[in-house]
Amino acid sequence: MTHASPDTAAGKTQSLIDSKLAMGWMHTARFFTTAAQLHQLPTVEVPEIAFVGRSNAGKSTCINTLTQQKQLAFASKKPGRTQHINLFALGKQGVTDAVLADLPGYGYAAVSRSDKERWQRVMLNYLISRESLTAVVLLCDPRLGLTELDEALLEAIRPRVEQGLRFLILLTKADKLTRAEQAKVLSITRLNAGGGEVRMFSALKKQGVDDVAQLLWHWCHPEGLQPAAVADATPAAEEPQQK
Ligand SMILES: Nc1nc2c(ncn2[C@@H]2O[C@H](COP(=O)(O)OP(=O)(O)OP(=O)(O)O)[C@@H](O)[C@H]2O)c(=O)[nH]1
Ligand SMILES: [Mg+2]
Repeated sequence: MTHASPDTAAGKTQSLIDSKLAMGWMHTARFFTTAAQLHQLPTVEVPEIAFVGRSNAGKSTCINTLTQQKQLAFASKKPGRTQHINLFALGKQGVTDAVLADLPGYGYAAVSRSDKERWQRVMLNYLISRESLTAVVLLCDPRLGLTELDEALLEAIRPRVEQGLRFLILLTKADKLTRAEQAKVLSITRLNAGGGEVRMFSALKKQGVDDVAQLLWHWCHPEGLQPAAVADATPAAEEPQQK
């Protein structure tokens, strides 16, 4: 992703526009549909971004934070809260131009072995075969690091990544780590990410929210800014632009 240089006035304005545009777009999220099985998912013609990761990693909370909505996705202290694939539609004026998918987590100890294996199969199938899938956000609690299942997932999507599938490893609950610990885990994860994007994120402290929203916006709009969308995102009157 290209970041405008924050050092120049033009860079600052551009980054303000990018942020307003991306956050405004995220805020349009609305419930679309839910499915217990892959074949129940509707075909979609727009880019789809899947949020995947261990149970309790913070997927549903991350979607709520990015979309600035408290209860769009079901988040819970109790692991295993999300049990269906839930789709949310994004797009201004009710025109869907992307879909977010909140997936059930894996690795939850209290689930029976056969249920675990069934879900792992469904998820791998989804990641391998879902045509609209454009990007995967793998959420990981940095205190646990990438688990065997996370690694298996990265391995499964590798052929698609080589064909252009985007992926982001999001290290969640950053508020639980010191700055030094964050820097360390970021650099270690980047080494293991095979060129994919890695970011720190905290729903609690709203860390990384803007940045991730912008990244996802750019991934879903590779053609660049639409003039109408830029007009929508122009800073409001209460934030006058100094010459
Ligand atoms: N401190 C802190 N806690 C967080 C953060 N994000 C999520 N949590 C907490 O982590 C727990 C799990 O969050 P969820 O969003 O439900 O996790 P999930 O990955 O959707 O879980 P499953 O649906 O079980 O797969 C909840 O208690 C959240 O409040 C964060 O940034 N900081
Ligand atoms: Mg969830």
